[in-house]
Amino acid sequence: MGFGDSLRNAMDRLRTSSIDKETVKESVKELQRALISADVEIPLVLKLSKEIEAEAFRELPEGLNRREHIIKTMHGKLAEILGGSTQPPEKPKRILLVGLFGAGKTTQCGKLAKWYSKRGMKVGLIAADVFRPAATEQLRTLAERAKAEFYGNENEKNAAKVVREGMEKLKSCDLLICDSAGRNALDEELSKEIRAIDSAFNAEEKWLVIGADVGQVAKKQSQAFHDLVGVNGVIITRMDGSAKGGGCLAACKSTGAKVYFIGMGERIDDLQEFDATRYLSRVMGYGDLQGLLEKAKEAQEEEGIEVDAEDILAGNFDLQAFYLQLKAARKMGPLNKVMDLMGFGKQVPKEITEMGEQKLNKYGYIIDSMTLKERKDPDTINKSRISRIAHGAGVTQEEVRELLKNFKRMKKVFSKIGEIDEKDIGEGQGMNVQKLQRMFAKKKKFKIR
Ligand SMILES: Nc1nc2c(ncn2[C@@H]2O[C@H](COP(=O)(O)OP(=O)(O)O)[C@@H](O)[C@H]2O)c(=O)[nH]1
Ligand SMILES: [Mg+2]
Repeated sequence: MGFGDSLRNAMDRLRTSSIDKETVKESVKELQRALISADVEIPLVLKLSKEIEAEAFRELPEGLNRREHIIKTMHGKLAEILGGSTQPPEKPKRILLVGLFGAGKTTQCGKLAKWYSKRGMKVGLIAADVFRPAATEQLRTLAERAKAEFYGNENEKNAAKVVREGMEKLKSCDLLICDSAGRNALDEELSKEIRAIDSAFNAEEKWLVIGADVGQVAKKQSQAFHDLVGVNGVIITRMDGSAKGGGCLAACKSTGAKVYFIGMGERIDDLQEFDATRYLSRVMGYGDLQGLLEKAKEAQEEEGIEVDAEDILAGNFDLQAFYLQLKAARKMGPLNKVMDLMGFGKQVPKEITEMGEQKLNKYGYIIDSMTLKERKDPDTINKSRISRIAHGAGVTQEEVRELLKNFKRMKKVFSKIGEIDEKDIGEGQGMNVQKLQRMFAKKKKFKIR
């Protein structure tokens, strides 16, 4: 089970249970377990848990419900310890990959060649692992697969010399990527060899390739390689299979090493740019976390927005209006009474007017979980958004769909209301239920087309 899976498990309870102190405590415990088995340093795990618990029941920030607030808090704190967002250089000229035996250097050479080729660069690979007999052949095959240029020389035992030959032969390439040998440890022999390759290749990008399974040992390793050649980037491989990826990421973050890519499998395309926020949204199973963040940002703008009666009667009844109606209605009592007062009684489907308090609250939570854009334009609410909204509101996706269906029926009713004198509406300011009520009381016979 990869690190992602254990994180997802830890989040499951939060997504499906009602939110109370107990649930949060349990979820934080599961998160702790996931992080500790990922080999994240224990003091760091404890600090993180304390911060999440302290934050969980603070006053809610505008625009988020409790569940969303807690998920967002966890996400933010995790992103902090696993690294922020770093972008790999767009047009590097030379990349040297270093690392221990079996870390995945040769495989990542092929993946990077494909990755940068896709972005329009002519890439050449140099096989400077003269230590392992089959290494040159392995890289040659990968170069073919990535449609990259290649240089290797099986008869030469001096790695630095192979590098110089390769640089000469592959002059026409935009980017050269140099593979190097590894050992079981960074011993004197390996250090010497890497230093020689480094001074021949003179790369501005020197990246350490490290297997996720080393966990927090990544800290020591990256420091040692940094001292040796000044490593300035990291690729963590086997993030797909190792539960220790979290510890590895946290260790890199604590040394300030930039993790540019993560390896997510053995195939040549299994390379992903690493961005903690995006990675976490993906693995935490919060399909559209972006929407959640958007929502928090919008909350401010949303303050003070009122619904324009004219707008509604012109057929621009949107979820935002529906929402404000619901909010007002909740204060006033059962929706059917309100609707009757407003003269809508018979036009609105029973399921809506006779909606119980509980359901009304649920609808409130659902719309609460939407972004302003989604409320304005419900047609943009696709499958992944429905899933996010359902998670955020703690309801099923079916319930979100039901709300959307009922909203459409309401909208239809509103759109049927005939012309109403401008003077009845007043100075085109905000509308609330009382105002509508007054309006319709005056105009008892409004037309339904
Ligand atoms: N699951 C998984 N396996 C990987 C990944 N990257 C490399 N490998 C495998 O790890 C093993 C060692 O890779 P290699 O590139 O030869 O390591 P090197 O000794 O550092 O050059 C190979 O079997 C690769 O297929 C990855 O991201 N995920
Ligand atoms: Mg190799």
